[in-house]
Amino acid sequence: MKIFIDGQYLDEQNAKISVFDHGLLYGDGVFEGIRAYNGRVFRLKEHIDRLYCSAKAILLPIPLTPAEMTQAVVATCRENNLRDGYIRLVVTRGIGTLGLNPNRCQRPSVIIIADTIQLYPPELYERGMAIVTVPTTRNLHSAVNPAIKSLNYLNNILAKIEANNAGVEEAIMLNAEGYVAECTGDNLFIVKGGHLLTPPLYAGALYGITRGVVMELAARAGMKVSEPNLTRYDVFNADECFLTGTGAEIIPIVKVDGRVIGTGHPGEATKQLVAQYRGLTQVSGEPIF
Ligand code: PXG
Repeated sequence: MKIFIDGQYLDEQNAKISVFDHGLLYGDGVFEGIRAYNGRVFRLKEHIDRLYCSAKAILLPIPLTPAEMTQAVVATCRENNLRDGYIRLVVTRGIGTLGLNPNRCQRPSVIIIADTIQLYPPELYERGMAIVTVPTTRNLHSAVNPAIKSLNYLNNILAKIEANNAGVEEAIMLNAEGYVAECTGDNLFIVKGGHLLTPPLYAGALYGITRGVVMELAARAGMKVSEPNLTRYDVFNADECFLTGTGAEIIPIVKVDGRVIGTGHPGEATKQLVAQYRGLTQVSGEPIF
């Protein structure tokens, strides 16, 4: 595997960054997780846009233009002959000194890894997955805004550990007010009476790209789509529930905190959206070859 670091392609064993990089020392940086399907990078423009928005929010000047970054992602896939897989794009504050001051960092580092992806087990897509709500709440948007896809993912990691300790793969995170925000690496949707509902972004969710695509697909199929504040009660009493994310795509949820959702099986609206999403991933995106 060839890894892109600051304009060079390095072998895996030589793809190293400094212990003085503030990405390592302080989690000072931003990232994206992107998929390639069938020789195309899915929703690359949206991922690049979100990367630059995250960077702007933390005053991180990315040393490439968005067009150059787009080209670098495609070129890294090509270099690795990757037709289907996962692309991790990372921009760190760069090499600095021991001390928080980002002004001591010389230049942000850009890292692109094009690899294979590990998904949830296939049977969870067929039967649906159980999740729980965990005690760790989402960060306040007045602190490090959860909309920033920063390298500081401890909030989500703590929630993931709590999910794993409860014997499940994902967890619902509530915000400080007790409303549903999202999961540790996925956005949450419910279907109720033919309407598609997902928490608003101000509830503490990431501006998920899969979330956006699913809302578009649902609206196009004639479903009413809205973004109200949701409580656990709303989720327990939904007809259907599913999660969305670049890695997970769309995964049905059939149990939340011990409550069976709907029929206890993946619902019809969820299945339709899964099929439409599959159709889209196979034909659209930035061509690699
Ligand atoms: N919420 C959070 C907190 C995320 O990190 C999503 C929602 C879904 O957003 P997208 O844009 O992917 O629809 C994410 C994305 C990983 C991994 O390595 C995590 C994500 C995406 C890809 C891989 O665990 N999270």
